[in-house]
Amino acid sequence: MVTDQHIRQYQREGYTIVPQLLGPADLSEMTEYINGYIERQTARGVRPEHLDKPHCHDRHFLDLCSKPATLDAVERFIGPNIVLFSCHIICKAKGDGLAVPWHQDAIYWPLEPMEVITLWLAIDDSTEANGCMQVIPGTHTAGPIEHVEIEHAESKVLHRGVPSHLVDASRLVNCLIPRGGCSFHAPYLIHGSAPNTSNHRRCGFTMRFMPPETRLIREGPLSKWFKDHPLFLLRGADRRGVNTYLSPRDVMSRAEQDGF
Ligand SMILES: O=C(O)CCC(=O)C(=O)O
Repeated sequence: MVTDQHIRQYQREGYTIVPQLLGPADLSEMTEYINGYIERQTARGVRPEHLDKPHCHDRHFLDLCSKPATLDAVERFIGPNIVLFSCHIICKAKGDGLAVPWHQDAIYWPLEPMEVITLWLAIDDSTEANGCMQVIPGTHTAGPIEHVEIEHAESKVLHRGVPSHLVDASRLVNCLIPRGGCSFHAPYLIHGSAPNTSNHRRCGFTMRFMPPETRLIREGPLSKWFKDHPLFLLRGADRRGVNTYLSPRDVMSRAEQDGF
């Protein structure tokens, strides 16, 4: 449950942690579906950290992102009208989980204004040993920071990141989140995570939500990625009409994909 204290911490430090978000039924449905998806995708050779935008080709992920407990929590931060911008399963296998370089999400996103929030749901207990997310509190107010090509990018989830001399790593906070809990973080917050060398898997499911007043800019330098990027209005209404949306019915179900 999100309290006023969580909202204040998010505003002040750019992140907050809610130790319990989902009840047992939602959590087991979510876990079972995500585990099945990871199994199918890794069998095709995709690394489990790279399961980006599963909702674009499997509409059950839209149901998973629309759980009332999730949307009620998000509503506390962004208000009653809620758009799903994107989602991503970032699963670090035990003993073989890639690091995520220090970065700001906002530099990858053509959103105007940059009002968007990430909910990072812990599918497994997320600990320092298995490569939990790490944040530098307070960096969310700095605006865009230079990103550079990362060395040894093949062993990282992202290829660009904030250079180390611009990150005060002595101030990092480990986001220790029990399974079923979540963190929220702001788009300019500097964050990343270490590799998973432990004996425990670390799986997170990020859901990115924005109010409908935030416009997705489909033209311009990032159009290659965002020209056809689908948005879904999950709750409330879009009174200004700055975006266009798909309906969940426009996305295939798994059975349809399998030809049933
Ligand atoms: O899962 C991680 O370790 C990093 C997550 C992240 O960068 C994000 O959700 O924006």
